[in-house]
Amino acid sequence: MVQILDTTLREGEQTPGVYFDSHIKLAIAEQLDVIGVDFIEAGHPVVSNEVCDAVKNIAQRNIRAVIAAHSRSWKKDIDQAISCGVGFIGIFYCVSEQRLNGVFKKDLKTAIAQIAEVIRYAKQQNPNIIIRYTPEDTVRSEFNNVIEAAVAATKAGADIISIADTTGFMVPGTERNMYDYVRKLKTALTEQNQNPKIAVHCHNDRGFALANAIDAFRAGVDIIDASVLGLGERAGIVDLAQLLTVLKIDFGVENNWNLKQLQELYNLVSEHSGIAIPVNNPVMGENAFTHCAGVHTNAAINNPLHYQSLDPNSIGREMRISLDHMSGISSLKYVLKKIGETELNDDLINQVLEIIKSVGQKGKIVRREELKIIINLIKNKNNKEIIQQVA
Ligand code: HCA
Ligand code: CU
Repeated sequence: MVQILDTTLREGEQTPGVYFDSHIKLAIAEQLDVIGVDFIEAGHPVVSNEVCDAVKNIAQRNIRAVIAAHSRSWKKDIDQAISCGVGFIGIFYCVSEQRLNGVFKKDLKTAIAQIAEVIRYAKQQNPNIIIRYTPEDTVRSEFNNVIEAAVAATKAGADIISIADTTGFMVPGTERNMYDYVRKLKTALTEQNQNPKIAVHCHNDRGFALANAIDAFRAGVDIIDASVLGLGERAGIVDLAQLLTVLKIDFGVENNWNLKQLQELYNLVSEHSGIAIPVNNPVMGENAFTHCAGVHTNAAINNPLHYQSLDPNSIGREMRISLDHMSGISSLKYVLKKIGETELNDDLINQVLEIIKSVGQKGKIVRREELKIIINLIKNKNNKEIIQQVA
């Protein structure tokens, strides 16, 4: 069964300006555990003492998920990760010729020797630790280099090889698609009698992170990386809520992911990252299950499936009708019923609608909570005054 690695606390904290205090990191990790991800990448311990302490803190908690630390291919990084008490270390080292020549000033053989030595070292310190090796920028690196490095890493003890689409380069349906890449990599490793688990880490530079992750899933990948709100470098990575929803609901992955807890997690991460959940975000956005235009609301009130392909209840949300300049009587009556106002006469309802439309024409929405106030105001004042008050 496919496993999920959440990296909100590592990749997500690489979003410019995002920093989670240690106790917030812990709260996020605990909520991720409630949702049921398999691995939580808690940070890169050498970044700072604070990150190191936070990783330690999380690793010491009674969390069901395996806690991972990120690490360069250096023994110093491994020592620090091990000292945090994690059960998983993700080691990355790019093996593309361009990076080897231009940045590391090393040849492939020397680089691979270093990778293998560091992996062996980590396993010597703790034979039970899970090791993932990621040839960073995998998909733009020479395939032979990737295979050579992956085989050496696996022989040295790596349990997982991760395919990193570090720059969001893959495009479904083209030559450079993730489905073919996963298959090709698996075949090449099997030919060399190596059968590590395969992971994918898809960046969203072209908006295809989720599509590429699904391509990888279809090709039989074992682990998929994601983060809350898709946080990460530049355009980020795969959005956790979208990934879990599509895997569970559309692909029928029988995992006990607790999708109903996603909202709480998203609110927590949004609040402490300072990054709002976009209103039109699939699955978790405020408008994701809200209908607006009259044709839509009429049909959806009658049968939500007319305008919803996803049942909001499956992720603990509900269908909503927006009250604004588009609203008609049926939208209003639907919302009035929801707030328990079933006894209003038609004249009053029409007056309420008139106010809703005026407020809507100012580019605003009348929220459920405001409706009761509007009704009370109508009973006491004239509509012009009310519009001035609410708009
Ligand atoms: C990074 C790059 C990385 C690494 C992924 C991994 C990527 O920020 O260090 O170690 O599996 O996208 O390649 O996130
Ligand atoms: Cu990344």
